[in-house]
Amino acid sequence: MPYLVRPLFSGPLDLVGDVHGGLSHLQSLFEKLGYDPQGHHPSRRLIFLGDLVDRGEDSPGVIQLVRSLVNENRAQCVMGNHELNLLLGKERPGNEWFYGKEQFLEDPHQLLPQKLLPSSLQSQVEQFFNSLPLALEREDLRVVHACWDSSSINELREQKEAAVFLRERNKINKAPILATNDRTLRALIDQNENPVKVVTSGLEQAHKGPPFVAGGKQRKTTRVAWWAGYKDPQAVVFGHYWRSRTPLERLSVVPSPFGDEDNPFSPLGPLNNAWCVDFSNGHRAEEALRRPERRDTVACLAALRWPEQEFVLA
Ligand SMILES: [Mn+2]
Repeated sequence: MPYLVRPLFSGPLDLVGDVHGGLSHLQSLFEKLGYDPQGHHPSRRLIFLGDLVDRGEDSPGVIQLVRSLVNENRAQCVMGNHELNLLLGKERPGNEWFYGKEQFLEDPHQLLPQKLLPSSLQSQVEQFFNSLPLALEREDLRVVHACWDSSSINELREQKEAAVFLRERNKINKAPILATNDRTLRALIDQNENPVKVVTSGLEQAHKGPPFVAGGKQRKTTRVAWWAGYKDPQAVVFGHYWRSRTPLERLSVVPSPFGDEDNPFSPLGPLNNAWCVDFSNGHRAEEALRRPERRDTVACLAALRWPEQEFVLA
């Protein structure tokens, strides 16, 4: 089994943000990018930024499509926190499909239409997730789901299995966590001192303000805008952070690390070489149910073309 940090494809790329089960959105993105319905292009290849699954209409279908592209060497995909949670056997709001169960909004009559996974296919899906790298790199470009933190990435260069290494670090972190009664500090050690968690769900800091609920858990910590301190010459492309194409109409309850005034299509960081490509497709099915009167959803699926540095939305 190869290491968790691997070489990124050479040549022109289309880097696809968090799909979250939106198979039809992925197909329309392919069309806009000039790929055929199978995801083939005569001169370009696809990079998926992780969080292929959960919340959308057809997570099994997205996995099937991306897995065959990866096998044909036409795509690469890094692991997101949603794949990681399933590998760890965690049940979270949005991943009911994997366990063969329906997902409802708070109102139990609001069923989110989703394809469910037959239990006979669970181990196949786990096998695919377990084969994914955590980061990809080449001379001019780096790819990760949530956060390019050099010391975390360097530790991952010597590791081969994300779930195994995550559990190893959980054990090591147990003593410092038990040594404090401060619940915020405990949460920060648990997250920031675990390289697998850092790269798949980002660095965190103490949250100033009332606690909020996200992913079914009460949070006392919030996401760090790590790209604001990213000064490496290599460009970095990532997903995870729920951008909105219209920043004043954010959908996520998670406090935004971008601020209200950001232009979501301009590069981030002091060197203008960090790019977030997650445009909240994970909120799309819920948004369509909650606001049926709107023709267009705020949430969408995005790709960043490289080297063109152009966004394409679907
Ligand atoms: Mn994510």
